[in-house]
Amino acid sequence: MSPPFTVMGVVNVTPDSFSDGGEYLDAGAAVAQGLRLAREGAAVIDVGGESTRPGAAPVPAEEELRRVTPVVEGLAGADQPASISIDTTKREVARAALDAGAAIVNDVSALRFDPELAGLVADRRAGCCLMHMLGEPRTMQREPRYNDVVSDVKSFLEQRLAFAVAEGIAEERVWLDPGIGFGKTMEHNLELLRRLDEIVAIGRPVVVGTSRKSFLGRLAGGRAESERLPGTIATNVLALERGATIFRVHDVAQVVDALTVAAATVGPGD
Ligand code: PMM
Repeated sequence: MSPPFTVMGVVNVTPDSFSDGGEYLDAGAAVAQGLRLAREGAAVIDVGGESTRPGAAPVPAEEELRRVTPVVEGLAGADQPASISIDTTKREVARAALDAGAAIVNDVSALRFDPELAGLVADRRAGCCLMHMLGEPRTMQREPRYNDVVSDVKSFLEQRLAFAVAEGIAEERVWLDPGIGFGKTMEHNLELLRRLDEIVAIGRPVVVGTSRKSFLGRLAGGRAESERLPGTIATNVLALERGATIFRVHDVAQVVDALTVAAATVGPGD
């Protein structure tokens, strides 16, 4: 029986991502890491060439293309079962990645930064993940404010889903993500996780990305990125119980184990 969840393994081909920046800048190392994550149970490998950490400056499309294209080609050409997603907000990068064998576009701007990306996703019948972010990475952590963070994120995701469908993307191909850490205080992140069922109620599969994020380190008394796996597991397990089904993580083997056990306790049909 296949598990009731999907793990998306992260491969950042960037010099500056907050937790694995610089580790996989070399295409060979990035492909090897992707293959390792697939062996560990990731059904999707998410390849990104632009850091979205708070304050990050945008990367020109040519540089992003140079980073990700050989990695997507290497993973798509390898004998491995995972699908490949491309973490980008740019049409040129998405096009090259889809040409090279990617099947999913993971857009942290939910098709806002490059609205024409929607038509490309529709034409290629690709999957897509639409994520909530307040504004843009450069400024998103400057005093983020909401009326009610969960209702605001929910209505944003509903609107972006409607836009995607209006642009010709089949609703069945869309995943939604509340964007943990993207223009949110620690309290906002916790409230979104607490009331995740309200985002699940939109009716599309929900992606959660808490992996190694800074609020986990702060809550646990000041843990560095490499020490945030317990917090990553805690939040992913609770998100599973609240109805999320896709988990974007760096530490695939450990999270697959935790979710497998958690899913068994939630039980079939729940
Ligand atoms: N987080 C990051 C990058 N891309 N995509 C989605 N859908 N959801 C996320 O939470 C998300 C993302 C930032 O984390 P990283 O620098 O470790 O990749």
